[in-house]
Amino acid sequence: KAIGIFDSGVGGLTVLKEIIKTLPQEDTIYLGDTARVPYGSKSPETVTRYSRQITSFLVQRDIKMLVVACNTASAVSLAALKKEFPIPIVGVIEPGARRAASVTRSGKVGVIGTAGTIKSSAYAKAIKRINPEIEVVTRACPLFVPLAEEGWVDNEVARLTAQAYLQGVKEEGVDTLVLGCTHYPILKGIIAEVMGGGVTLVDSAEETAFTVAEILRGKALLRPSSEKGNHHFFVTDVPAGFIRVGNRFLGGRLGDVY
Ligand code: DGN
Repeated sequence: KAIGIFDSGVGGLTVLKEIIKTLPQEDTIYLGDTARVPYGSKSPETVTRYSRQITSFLVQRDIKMLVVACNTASAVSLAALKKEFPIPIVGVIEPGARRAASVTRSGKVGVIGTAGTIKSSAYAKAIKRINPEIEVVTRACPLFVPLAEEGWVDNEVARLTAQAYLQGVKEEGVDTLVLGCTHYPILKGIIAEVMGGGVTLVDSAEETAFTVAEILRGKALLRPSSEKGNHHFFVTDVPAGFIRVGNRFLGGRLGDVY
């Protein structure tokens, strides 16, 4: 059985990339909801409706677990999905929050994400559940999504945008910054540059892959490490744009997209 992964579009490929790196033996089925992207600016009700439809589609393909590889969907829909579907389901928020809580020394953590993710306070709540003493500074950075998709990750526009969004967060004195959106790992270089050397960046995608491995190991559902996984892709719009941007996000050949 495969690991099911979904996102509002191409962004979740940064999570898939980490899962493939950590668990190369596993088969995966990815669904990018490219016809209805972005989720970041939509209401929790709408995002939950979409998430439910996609989960049904993937569950029908007999997946062994589901990764909600979209921060916005994780923030607003994870609880509903866990209640309704009888398979292990992980989002990207808990793993990122856990890592941030464990690396901060100053007790001040920054979180950046889409408007929907930040408005939900899902990261702040998850971090405070682990350690109520930690102060969380948040900032929505919606323009990072089109910049990452356009490949504008290391030019003046990206630099000025990052400065405009992050200067305030930096001035708050955070020592840890959670990249709480699927697209932000693509902009890691410029974000690190603007935040300066003393700030640790937490990549939710990477942490989520470790959590997936832990869960599958715990349930004895891991395939033998001698196997090589196959990867299938579905999109809800025509595949052209997904293939173009997706190859860059995944850092390699996407293969067949349906
Ligand atoms: N995948 C979304 C997220 O991680 O929040 C970003 C893209 C979007 O829907 N705006």
